[in-house]
Amino acid sequence: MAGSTQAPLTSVADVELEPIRLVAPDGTPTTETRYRRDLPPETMGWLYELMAVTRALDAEFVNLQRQGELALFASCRGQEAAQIGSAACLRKTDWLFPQYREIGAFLLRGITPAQMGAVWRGRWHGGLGFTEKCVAPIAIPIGTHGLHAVGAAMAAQRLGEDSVTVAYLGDGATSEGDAHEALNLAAVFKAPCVFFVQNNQWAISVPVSRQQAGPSIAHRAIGYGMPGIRVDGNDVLACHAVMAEAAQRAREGHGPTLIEAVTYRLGPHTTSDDPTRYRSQDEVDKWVALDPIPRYRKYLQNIDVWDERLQHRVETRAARLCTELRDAIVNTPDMDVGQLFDTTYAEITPTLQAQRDQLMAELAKEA
Ligand SMILES: Cc1ncc(C[n+]2csc(CCOP(=O)(O)OP(=O)(O)O)c2C)c(N)n1
Ligand SMILES: [Mg+2]
Repeated sequence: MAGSTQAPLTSVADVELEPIRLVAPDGTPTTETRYRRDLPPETMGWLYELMAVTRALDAEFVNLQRQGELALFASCRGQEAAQIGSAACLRKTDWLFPQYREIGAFLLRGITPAQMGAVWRGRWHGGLGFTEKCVAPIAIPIGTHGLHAVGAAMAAQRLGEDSVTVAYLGDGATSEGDAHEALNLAAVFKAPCVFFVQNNQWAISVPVSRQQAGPSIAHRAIGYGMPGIRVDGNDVLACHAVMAEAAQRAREGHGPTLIEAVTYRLGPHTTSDDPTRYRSQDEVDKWVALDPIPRYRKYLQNIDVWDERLQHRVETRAARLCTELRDAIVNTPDMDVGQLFDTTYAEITPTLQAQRDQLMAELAKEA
């Protein structure tokens, strides 16, 4: 996006193909000035901590799946900067509408490893605890939550609140009809919603080149009539700055923004996938060299923010959360199944009550 955030985009030349980048892959600052912000050192250290802890937790999820404790898991390895940067600049009352790979954003919002684990373990209460943190439950049907995010943004608008919603979409999700409807609706009604697309280059085995014929995902913003911006999704500071500006724009009543965070899914689509069947090791190696965590660590070392104390804090917290996750997955019994019906609506409907009675009667027979 060139120039002002308010300017309507009218031509392909208005959207920069080169992503906004503040930290170069070698950890040095770039010459970008428009988005450069002076974050306090504690904030910069906190971003690093969250990214590194996300990675550790993600690895523990994969281990648990490999050990047969989970049927499936979708790793976010490689996307930590995009998730942490985009979520860290928001208010706690801004609603997040995740797809399914957003562990970093969940961690940042204080969703516990046990709560995340319940989702992947397939427990009936998976998803409980999310809305208390203004995070919608994960959405497996691709793209549907874009509409939820716009609906919630329009509700906030009507209630006179100044909260913002964020729809986390994948590159693949942008090909879904629901995503187009959401983007269009948001633009027409100036909904305070930011569309944060993590373009991790793949939708299972389909490359991003098969998701659009235009120059980029961000360029589609021209058609919707909203700003579109490409950001280096492996640069946490750039993601933070770009999202902060889009959120402010939405909060001030200027409507939605489409952000394309250019990143990479370093792992398989899920633990059931074998990516060697559709992508080359050369491609993976190229992106490993752009890994957001070592890059940011080098940057923090260059500016004397990283030190052994910070690393120790990261490792201690990571170890504690991984233990919590393992314990919750392996040792925690399911909650009472009757509660499943209690948490669906504020007040149980007659149909649900009948279903609950039927289930309880069946279970009583088995006991
Ligand atoms: C409506 C719908 N269609 C198809 C699927 C099967 N599916 C699961 S994940 C996925 C790919 C999504 O890719 P992307 O949006 O890029 O997200 P990523 O997995 O890369 O994070 C598909 C097609 C689904 N879950 N929902
Ligand atoms: Mg993808």
